[in-house]
Amino acid sequence: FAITTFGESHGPAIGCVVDGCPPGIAIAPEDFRHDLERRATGKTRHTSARHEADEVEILSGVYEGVTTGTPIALLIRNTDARSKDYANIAAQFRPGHADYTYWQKYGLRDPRGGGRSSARETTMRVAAAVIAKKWLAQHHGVQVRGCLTQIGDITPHAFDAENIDWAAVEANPFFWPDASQIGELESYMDALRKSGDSVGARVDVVAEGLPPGWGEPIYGKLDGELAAAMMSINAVKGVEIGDGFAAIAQKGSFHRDEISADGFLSNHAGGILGGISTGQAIRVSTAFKPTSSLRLPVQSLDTAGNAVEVVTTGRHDPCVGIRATPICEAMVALVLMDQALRHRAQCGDVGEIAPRIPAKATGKKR
Ligand code: EPS
Repeated sequence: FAITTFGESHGPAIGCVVDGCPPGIAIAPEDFRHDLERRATGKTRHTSARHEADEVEILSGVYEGVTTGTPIALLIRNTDARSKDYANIAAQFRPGHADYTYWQKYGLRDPRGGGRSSARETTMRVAAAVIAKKWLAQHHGVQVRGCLTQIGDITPHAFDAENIDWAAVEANPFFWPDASQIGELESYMDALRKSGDSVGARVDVVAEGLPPGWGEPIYGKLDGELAAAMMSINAVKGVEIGDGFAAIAQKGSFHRDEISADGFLSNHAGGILGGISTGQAIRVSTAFKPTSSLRLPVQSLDTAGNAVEVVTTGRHDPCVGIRATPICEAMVALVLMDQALRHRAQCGDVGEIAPRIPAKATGKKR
């Protein structure tokens, strides 16, 4: 199960091809609406003001409302591109942007917006993952949900990774788990936008309901595939599984997740041991950098090597991480579906292995 996407931010359309999808999954254009709206720009003053309809056209792979097993092609036409916003920086490199590396690699670049490196590309990842989320839920009862757990240096006052208030997360435009802080976030973002600067963010994804056994032991480890998938999202600079970098300062006697007949007593591993799922919740945390398209002047070069001062106007996200929760969920769902199918292909006839340790920790580790 794999996807590829195509299209540029200011081209006529963006799209994806989903290959290796099992037949018989009911899919209609309406199925895409919810997650695409969660990811879209222009919903609040805290994200880019570009208004895209993000209407999905299903071009292939679905017949009479169900997947046929052949490649699924999805298309979204761009309806609100404004390439002239970029006319003044078409031959300049924005420091911190992929402008420079695309130029060095290809010797030319599409200067309309971020082109292929624009967050617009993530739309199709979210669309493709609607199919994966549906299959995972129907076939395995797996639920993939995410939330924003840091903007700049602001973190949730109340946050328990084992008991996230998902209703609160979905009730605010930040996907923030602590409802008491929405006013604080609004003021922070208003001040940031006025200053012309941008900021980074952290997104946590939790996948629950997995059986133990998904993931390959060496090449294609579940955590390795997840890390690669998250790092493939533009603006991502870091990924943690479970306790991640906090594990550096932990002792082994603390980090090991004790096992009782009632279940694991903690989940420092993030639901993965040896590249294979334990059956506990998978926990993936992703770091987004502050975006580089700023109206604050910065020193740079143009494509002829002349020193220039770059000022980026147009419609940009002061914190692209705010819209990244559905994108991170999407990448986790795509990896899980692929690993589930791979596991079924290799071990499908192995059956239930005893003992199965209950997924839910029933007590706090000492
Ligand atoms: C983006 C810049 C803006 C955003 C875009 C990501 O677009 P434009 O190129 O029109 O200025 O609106 O995000 C989307 C359009 C989207 O759908 O996510 C950028 O520089 O990455």
